[in-house]
Amino acid sequence: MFTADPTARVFNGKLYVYPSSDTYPPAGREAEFPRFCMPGYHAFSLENGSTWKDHGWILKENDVPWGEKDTYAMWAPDCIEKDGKYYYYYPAKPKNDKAFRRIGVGVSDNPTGPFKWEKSFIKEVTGIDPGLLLDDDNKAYLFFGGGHELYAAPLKDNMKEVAAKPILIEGLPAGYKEGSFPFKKDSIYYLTFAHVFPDEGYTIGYATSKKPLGPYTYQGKIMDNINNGTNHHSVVKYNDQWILFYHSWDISGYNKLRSIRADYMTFKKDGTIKKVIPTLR
Ligand code: FUB
Repeated sequence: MFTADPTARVFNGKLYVYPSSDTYPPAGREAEFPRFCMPGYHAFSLENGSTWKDHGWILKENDVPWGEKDTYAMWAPDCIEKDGKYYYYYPAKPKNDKAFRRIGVGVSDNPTGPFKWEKSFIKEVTGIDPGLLLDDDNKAYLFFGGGHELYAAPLKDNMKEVAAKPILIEGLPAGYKEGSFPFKKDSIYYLTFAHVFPDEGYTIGYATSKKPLGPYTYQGKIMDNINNGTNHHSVVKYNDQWILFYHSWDISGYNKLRSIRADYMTFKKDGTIKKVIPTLR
C-alpha cells in the first residue's frame, strides 16, 4: 500500500504513525482523479523497535457520518491523547455543504481504535490538515487550513468543539502552503509547515513563538525540496531522539502514490533546527 502525510506520535512509550493512504483511482473513474485518490486511514505501530504493525482500516470515507461518499478525499489526519483518551482528527468532503473540507473527530480508549466517530464535523472549522497541540497546562489547540492561510483555535475539554473562534496565525512567511505540525520544546512553540518557493517548490519550513497561537517568527528550512510534490510531515521525540516523518514518491515513481519516510532531526543549543538531509535521495 502507499501512505502519505504521516503524523507520528508516542503514546505510553510506543511509536505510532497515522498516515493517509494513496490508491489508484477506481477502474473507469481515472479522469475524475487528476489529483490524489485517498480512501481512508490505517494506523501503524512500531513493535519491539523494529517491525511496523499495520492495524488495518481505522476509518474509511464511506463510514464518515457527515461525509460525501466515494470522493476519495481523506487527506492528512492527526491523533492525540488527552486524559487517557485518544482523539483522531481527519478532513473529509462534507455532504450538503459547499466547504472544500470539514474536519471530524473520533474518540477511543486505544491509540488504534476502534474510534467512536462524532455525527457532525467540528463547527466553525473549515479546511484541511488538522494539527493538534496539547500544551503543558493540558489545553489543546487545533491548527488547520491550507491554501496559504493557517488558522488555529483552542479546543474545549471535550476535544470535539472549539472554545473560541479560530484565528489566523500571524508571522508565517509568504509561500506558507499547508500541512502545519505544532509542537512544544523547552517553552518554545514550533510550527513546521509546507513552504513553497517559486524556484524550488515544496520545502519544509518552521517558525517559533512564545505563545501557542503566535504571532510566529519564521526560522528557515528544515528540508529542501526532494521532488515529492507535497511534503506533509510531523516531528516526534522517540527514545530521546527527534525524528522527522515525511513522504516521497520514489518507490512508485508517480507523485500521487507516496510512501512515508523518516530521518533523525537535531536541534542546535539555541533551539533552532539543523536542516535534515534525507538519507534516501
Ligand atoms: O495528501 C493530501 C494533501 O496533500 C495533504 O492534506 C496536504 O498536506 C498535502 O500533502
